[in-house]
Amino acid sequence: MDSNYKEGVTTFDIVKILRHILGDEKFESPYQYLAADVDLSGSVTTLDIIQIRRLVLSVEIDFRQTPSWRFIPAGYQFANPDDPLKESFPEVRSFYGLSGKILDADFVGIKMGDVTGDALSGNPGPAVLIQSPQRVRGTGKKKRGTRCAKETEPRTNR
Ligand SMILES: [Ca+2]
Ligand SMILES: [Ca+2]
Repeated sequence: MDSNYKEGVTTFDIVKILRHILGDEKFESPYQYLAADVDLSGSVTTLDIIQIRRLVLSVEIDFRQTPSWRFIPAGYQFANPDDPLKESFPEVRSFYGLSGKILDADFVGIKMGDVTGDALSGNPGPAVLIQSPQRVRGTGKKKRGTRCAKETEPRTNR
């Protein structure tokens, strides 16, 4: 799942991020901020654009600081959706080698660099919701996975 960094990442994403930086057209979703911050600096800047452009131009085959996808719990509410990079949000890690089974939790997958959300064709947003078949509804808690990736390790940006 970490193989194709370029999937869904085009010059159109660069244009969208540039417009956001310039204030012409702000991001609408906190996931767009996450997708745009490919150097994990905690802010969306021209440095992110430089990395994305190098990827689009095939100068680089990946992003240096991040895997091609990031995952956060689906139910997570950003304290400030207009500035999500400033907070420590839970992040699901260790998704390398994912073989198609995701148990006990729902995640939002964010394709890094793809702020327009076309990494998965037909997906309307910049992020894809991955739902567990064993989702526990209404109890307010989820079974802790012993068979899947370690989850919700708080991460600190910056
Ligand atoms: Ca950044
Ligand atoms: Ca895109």
